[in-house]
Amino acid sequence: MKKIKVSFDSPNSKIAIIVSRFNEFINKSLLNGSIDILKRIGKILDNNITIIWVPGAFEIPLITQILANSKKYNAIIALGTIIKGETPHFKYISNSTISSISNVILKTEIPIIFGILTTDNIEQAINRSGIKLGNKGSEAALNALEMINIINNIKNNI
Ligand code: INI
Repeated sequence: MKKIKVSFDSPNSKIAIIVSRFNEFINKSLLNGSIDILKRIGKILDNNITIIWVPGAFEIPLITQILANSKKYNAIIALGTIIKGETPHFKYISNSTISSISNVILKTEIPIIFGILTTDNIEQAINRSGIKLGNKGSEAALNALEMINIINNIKNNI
């Protein structure tokens, strides 16, 4: 029986983080959470982390596609916060963002981790960005490290 062993350190990997300016104060906490995990758990070097700010969550998929097609990154982390408002705007932006990112993942076979909060209100977003209920940015970074290791393991074992 062959088992793919999962580890999290990946010192030679290159990671891109795309982060949205919309709801910037929350996204900065997600970004800090991601960077902390990449360095502390992944042992990723500063020079191997690229951070790109975009206007809003809706702009994230295009940049993920450009970066994924460049084949320069082992994983891409998408960070943002979409908060429900009084109109259906929330629904359109969140549906479009997640389905476009999913398309890029399957087309390019680069792991793109969805670290975008979709919440009913600002309190839920704050609680998921490092206050009460963990930090979605840290979780996304851990998932990125795991996916890199899984993919490397599969490539080396087939
Ligand atoms: N962008 C977000 O990242 N989060 C939101 O909650 C949000 N809302 O609610 O409008 C949002 N809108 C901007 C959007 O992502 C684009 O930047 C904009 O439509 C220009 O294309």
